[in-house]
Amino acid sequence: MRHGRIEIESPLAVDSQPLELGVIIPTYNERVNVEILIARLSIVLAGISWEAIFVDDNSPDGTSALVRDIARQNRNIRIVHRIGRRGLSTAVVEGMLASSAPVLAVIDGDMQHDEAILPRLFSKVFLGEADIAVGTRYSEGGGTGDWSSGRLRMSQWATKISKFTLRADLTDPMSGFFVISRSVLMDAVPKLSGVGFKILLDIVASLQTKPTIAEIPYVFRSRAMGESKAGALVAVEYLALLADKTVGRFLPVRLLSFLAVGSIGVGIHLTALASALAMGYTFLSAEIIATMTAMTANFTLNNIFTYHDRRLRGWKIFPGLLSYYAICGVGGVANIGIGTWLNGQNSNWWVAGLAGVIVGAVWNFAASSFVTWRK
Ligand SMILES: Nc1nc2c(ncn2[C@@H]2O[C@H](COP(=O)(O)OP(=O)(O)OP(=O)(O)O)[C@@H](O)[C@H]2O)c(=O)[nH]1
Ligand SMILES: [Mg+2]
Repeated sequence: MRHGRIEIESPLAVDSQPLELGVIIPTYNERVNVEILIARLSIVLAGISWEAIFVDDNSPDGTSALVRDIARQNRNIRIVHRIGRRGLSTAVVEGMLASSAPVLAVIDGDMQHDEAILPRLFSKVFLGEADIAVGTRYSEGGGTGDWSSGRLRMSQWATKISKFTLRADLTDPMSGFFVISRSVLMDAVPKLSGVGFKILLDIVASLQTKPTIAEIPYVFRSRAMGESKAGALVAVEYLALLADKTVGRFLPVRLLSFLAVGSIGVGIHLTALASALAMGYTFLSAEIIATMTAMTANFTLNNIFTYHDRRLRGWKIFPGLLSYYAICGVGGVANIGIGTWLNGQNSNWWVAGLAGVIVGAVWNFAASSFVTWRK
């Protein structure tokens, strides 16, 4: 570019080897695995112009500091360091959006995915043979390593219900090891749920047009170092993802979860009422005991499931519980008020009762989102 008499190099100058592949590696406490993974990637990706982006949620073991040290020496390595956030799916999406590569790969940071098949997954997408290439454990030549029969059954069951609800054409929709073209990713991004661990399923279910998929089998390795983060919550988040991708178009999943907890609360209320009456309490006292028991149980369940991402812990549980009692108290008054008013307008008793319940429940949901579990 010419500026007066000074010749400067164009900022748009073409690199001799443009970036071809961005490898996204979500990590939480994987410090012990970082160096070995980078070493293996460097070997298998020789000949490809690649970068690896670690997306670390401020792991207490210092994973991000180690990656940053390596990244200073090795320009293939980058870090996205997130503070105050958790979540595998959102980490992967943010890593993908931080890369400019035309083809993106996702691989776990714990050495359980066999990086040796990565070049084959890459070339399927790079050469336009597939929109998404998936490392699969459930086709000929693949395997789940030394999984317990319980975990295997759980994974197979989860795979079945995903096929049933989302009609996803994948042998291993739970896989966290895949390669995708940038353009297909960008089509899916605005519709992603971003809930939980199953980003591939989220992407495929968010696409308007069916992607072409290639599958390459591999054997899932057992975890040699570091600890698993997969727990019971992963199963809950998985169901939340399926709900969001099916009925979520009509009703927010958080509201559905709140209503499900509310229905369990009805059962708890009636059981506590029956027990208190059997113990000889007057109806009024038994009703108070049952109401307090049901509200406390609902608070606990909502805290664990409905608001797991904003879960109150330690001393914060007590003011949270008190605000929840107060909100439900107002909800109860609204429920009775609306029901009685509608009944006075000559509407059916059950219409009046149901309208009261709906107004009370929606109030409880909205107010507790803003007060008890405010962001
Ligand atoms: N950034 C980020 N990464 C995460 C989070 N949870 C898990 N990971 C990473 O995601 C990858 C998969 O998590 P794992 O705990 O290995 O889950 P898994 O492979 O299904 O379970 P195991 O077979 O028991 O290891 C690993 O690289 C984790 O470090 C998270 O909240 N944030
Ligand atoms: Mg793992």
